[in-house]
Amino acid sequence: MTRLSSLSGRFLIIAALSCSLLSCGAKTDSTDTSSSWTRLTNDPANDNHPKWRIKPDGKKIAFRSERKGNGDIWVMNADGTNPQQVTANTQEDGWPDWSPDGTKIAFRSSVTGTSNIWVINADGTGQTQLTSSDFNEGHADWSPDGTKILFNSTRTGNSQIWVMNADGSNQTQLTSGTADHSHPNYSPDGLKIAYQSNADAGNPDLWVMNADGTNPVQVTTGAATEQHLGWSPDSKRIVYDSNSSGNWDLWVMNADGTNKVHLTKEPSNESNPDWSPDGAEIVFNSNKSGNSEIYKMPAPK
Ligand SMILES: [Ca+2]
Ligand SMILES: [Ca+2]
Ligand SMILES: [Ca+2]
Ligand SMILES: [Ca+2]
Repeated sequence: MTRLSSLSGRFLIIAALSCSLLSCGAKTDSTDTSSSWTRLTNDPANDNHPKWRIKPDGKKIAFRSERKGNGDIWVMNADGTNPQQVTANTQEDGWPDWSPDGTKIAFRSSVTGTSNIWVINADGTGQTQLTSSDFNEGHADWSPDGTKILFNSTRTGNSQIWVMNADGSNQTQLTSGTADHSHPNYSPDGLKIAYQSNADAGNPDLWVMNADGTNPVQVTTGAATEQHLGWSPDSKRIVYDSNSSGNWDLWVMNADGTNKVHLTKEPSNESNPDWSPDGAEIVFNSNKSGNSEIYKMPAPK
C-alpha cells in the first residue's frame, strides 16, 4: 500500500465517523431533490390530496382536482394515465380515502352547503351522505378492517376526532378538550391513529394515540405546522408535511417521532404525502410547476 492510499483510507474512516456523529445529511441542502420525482398529473388546474388504493393491487390513486372548475374527486392509474372524474357537482369535494377493498371512496363534500362526510363507489355511482351536521366535518379515514371511518368535526365547538361505522351510524367522539384535533389516519395494522393537535402550547404538531383514543403521544414539536401524513405499510414510519424549512416539505420519521429525515428541499410547496401499499414509493402534491400537480418519488429505505 502506498503512503497516499493509506492516508486517504484513514481520511475516509475519519470522515465516516464524523458523519455518523454529526449527521452528514444536514449538509445536502443544495441537492435537487426533484430529480427522483415522477410527475403523474399535467393540467393547469390544481390537483392534490392523492391517496393510494391499497387493494386489490395498489394500481390506482384517488385525488382532488379543480379541472372542472371546483374541487372534485378523481381516480387515475398509479402511473398517471387514464384520469377519470368520480364526483361532479358545483361545490367543493376533497380528501378522498379508499375503502380497504378498493370499491368505495369516502370524501368530504360541501354539496349540501356545509362540509360533511360522503361515500361513493369508485365508478361514480351510489353517492351517499354519512354525516349531516351543520358544522365542519372533514378528513375521512377508513379503518383497515373496513368497518369504521374516522373524521374530524367542530360540532362540539372546536375540532375533535370522531369515529363512526362505515354506514354512518354510531358516531362517537374520540378526542376532547380545548385543543383542536384533526386529520386522523389509522395505522395499517389498525392499532394506532396519527393526527394533528395543537395541545402543546398551541403548536400544530403530529401526535399518535391508540385506536380507542387513549395514550396520546406527541411526535413532532415546535411552532411550525406539521399537518398531513401517510403511514408506511408496516406501520413503523410516518411520512408527513411540515413548513419548518420556510416552505412546505416532506419529512419521514419513525412512528415514535425518532429519526426525522428531510425528504424534499425544493423552494416550492410539497404536501399531502401518502405511502404506496408496496412500500416502495411516496405520492404527494407540489406546486413546483406553477400549479399543484401530483408526483411520486421513491420512499426512503
Ligand atoms: Ca395541475
Ligand atoms: Ca365538486
Ligand atoms: Ca409543530
Ligand atoms: Ca418545498
